[in-house]
Amino acid sequence: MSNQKVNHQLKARVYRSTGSWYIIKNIAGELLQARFKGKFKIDAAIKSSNPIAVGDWVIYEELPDEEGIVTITDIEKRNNYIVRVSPQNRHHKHIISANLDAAIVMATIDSPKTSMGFVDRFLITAAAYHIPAIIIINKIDLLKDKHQPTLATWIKTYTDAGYPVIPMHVEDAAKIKELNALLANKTTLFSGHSGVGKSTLINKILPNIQQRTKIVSDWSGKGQHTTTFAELFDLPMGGQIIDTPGVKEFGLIAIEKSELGHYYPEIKNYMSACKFNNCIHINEPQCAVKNAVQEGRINVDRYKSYLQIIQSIE
Ligand SMILES: Nc1nc2c(ncn2[C@@H]2O[C@H](COP(=O)(O)OP(=O)(O)OP(=O)(O)O)[C@@H](O)[C@H]2O)c(=O)[nH]1
Ligand SMILES: [Mg+2]
Ligand SMILES: [Zn+2]
Repeated sequence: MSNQKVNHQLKARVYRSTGSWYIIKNIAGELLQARFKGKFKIDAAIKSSNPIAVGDWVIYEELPDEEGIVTITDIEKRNNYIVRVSPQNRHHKHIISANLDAAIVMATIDSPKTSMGFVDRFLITAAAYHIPAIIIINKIDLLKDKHQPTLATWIKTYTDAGYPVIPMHVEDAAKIKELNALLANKTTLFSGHSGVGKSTLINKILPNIQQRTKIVSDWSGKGQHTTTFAELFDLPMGGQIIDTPGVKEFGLIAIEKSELGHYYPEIKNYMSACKFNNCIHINEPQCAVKNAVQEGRINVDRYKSYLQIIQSIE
């Protein structure tokens, strides 16, 4: 009988990706260092600059090489993913993470300033994949009196649109507890501009031991904590959260003009009452959406954002 070991194909999830190597966790809960050789036949729906993203499920060969690194041989079809425009090439997308149950966009009114358009693009991508989105407005401890009307507008706009909105700061233990309840037993992405507080909040949510490794791995040497790679963490109460590097802008996945209204919950509410069933709510007569905007039932800023985005679609 041969004593040669059989190289089984096993399943694992990608916890960290640097672009050239990966940390994966198998079903038994072991963390492994992995590489991927060759080229995947992934569906060409998006041109992406990264073949494997955090959150992906992959197949790997059980037996490691001399350096203890296992080889990824295949990638499972993604349920969904969130993309940003690749920093190297505007026509390419970079997959931020895949296989999500929920997605948080973290915004700040000031330091740094987040625009509603940025939040709206994120919400559209999430809605296109039926990923429930949550909006965190962080750093409200820093807001001055002059910022309060803006904060109130944000809260009203997105609450009226049907999204959970959590205005908070990272020392707010009650809000963090509320958030924990939303995160349990799901894979949740944290995204937003650089410096809004994603990693700080995630460190508050995680148990101390993970927090320590995180801090060490994140120091850039320049005294900054800027996150450079997406990373997935297990939550003590079950579920996972994904910390990601700050993004300047998201990439919209291929969306038709006629589809866009479906991804604004408040527009979707009214569009079945439009006279024309192919109405895109710009110039058409007897448009229920435009009526709702005029009567204040749809927020005018959200409608303006809709118009801006529909004009950007070829
Ligand atoms: N005052 C205040 N400061 C905060 C809050 N949250 C985070 N910060 C600070 O904001 C800075 C940036 O926080 P990070 O957690 O590194 O931000 P990030 O979103 O992870 O940034 P990237 O990794 O670059 O995407 C740090 O100095 C934090 O201490 C908050 O709620 N209030
Ligand atoms: Mg960070
Ligand atoms: Zn219409």
